[in-house]
Amino acid sequence: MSEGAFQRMKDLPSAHLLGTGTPMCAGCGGLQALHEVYDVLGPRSVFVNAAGCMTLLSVYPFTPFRGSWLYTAMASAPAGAQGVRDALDILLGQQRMPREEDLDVVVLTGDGAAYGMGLSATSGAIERGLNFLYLCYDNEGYGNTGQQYSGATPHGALTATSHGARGYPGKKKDLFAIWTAHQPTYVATIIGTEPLDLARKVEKARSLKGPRLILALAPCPTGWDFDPQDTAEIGRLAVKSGAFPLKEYVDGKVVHTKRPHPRVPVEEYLRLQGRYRHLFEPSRDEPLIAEIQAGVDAYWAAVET
Ligand SMILES: Cc1ncc(C[n+]2csc(CCOP(=O)(O)OP(=O)(O)O)c2C)c(N)n1
Ligand code: SF4
Ligand SMILES: [Mg+2]
Repeated sequence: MSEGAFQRMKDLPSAHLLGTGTPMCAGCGGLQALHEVYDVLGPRSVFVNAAGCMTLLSVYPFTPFRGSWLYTAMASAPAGAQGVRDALDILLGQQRMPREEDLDVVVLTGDGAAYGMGLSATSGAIERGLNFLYLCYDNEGYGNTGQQYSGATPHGALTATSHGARGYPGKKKDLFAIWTAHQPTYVATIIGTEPLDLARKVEKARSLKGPRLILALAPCPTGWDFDPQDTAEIGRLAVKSGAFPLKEYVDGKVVHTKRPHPRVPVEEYLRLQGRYRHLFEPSRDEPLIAEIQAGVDAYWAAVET
């Protein structure tokens, strides 16, 4: 893009940014996180998007971003990112593009792709040391197609494909650990309801090179079955209960950026969500509530020793 064209786009009123007239659900926690991440990243970014809810943001030939957008199949976003990065590097190497016009290459993906379908392509990209930022908004299911369970669905949650009396029988995969096992440059968890923690981590990720994961918990009123006005409260309770630890990995070390103390019981977080209604109605399922609480307690006991 020429500098003139870039300036003209940059000067558009902010109403042309994300969120205006998008077909997303009210109270979407993934969109909230994306807004905040984009505030830090700015227009010199190209999004490589795996099919999911955020795909609805862009309707060809328009995108709500001031930078560029490439849509890929669910499994292929890291491969798409490799192609874009390579193309930019060739243009820079041949001095056909000034260095100040370089773009941050950002994969934008849901958990269905990040924890499952796209994991092999992601692993390969990290292995190759691809210089990219990987932003996963994790709504803990295949949201765009009706919230089927994914590799990110937590134990006990009801989804369209786990609707028995005890919900999802499996356990959420640890994507943070899967990434850190690859020894990438940077890994962090964020949530839209902690904007300062989020902004600091995205700034840091942006200042580094190599494979970098930003993993956002994305409270999802539609898939988790709660009132859209509760998105912020549910996000806060995810952190205060310890169910969603805020942390980062850099230089081979994991640091928790917020240690909830004292932790509120995890049932306060679960109770607001219809996907856990079977834990409380028609009567309390004490063993399942205790099992979920024990999982959170075990996590923090390991951190604190
Ligand atoms: C290979 C493949 N299988 C299925 C689909 C249909 N599909 C489109 S979006 C989507 C859900 C993706 O889930 P996730 O990555 O968690 O994103 P979310 O929808 O939750 O935002 C599915 C299954 C697809 N596009 N490609
Ligand atoms: S289904 Fe969930 S993640 Fe998808 S747009 Fe709606 S609230 Fe957002
Ligand atoms: Mg999802």
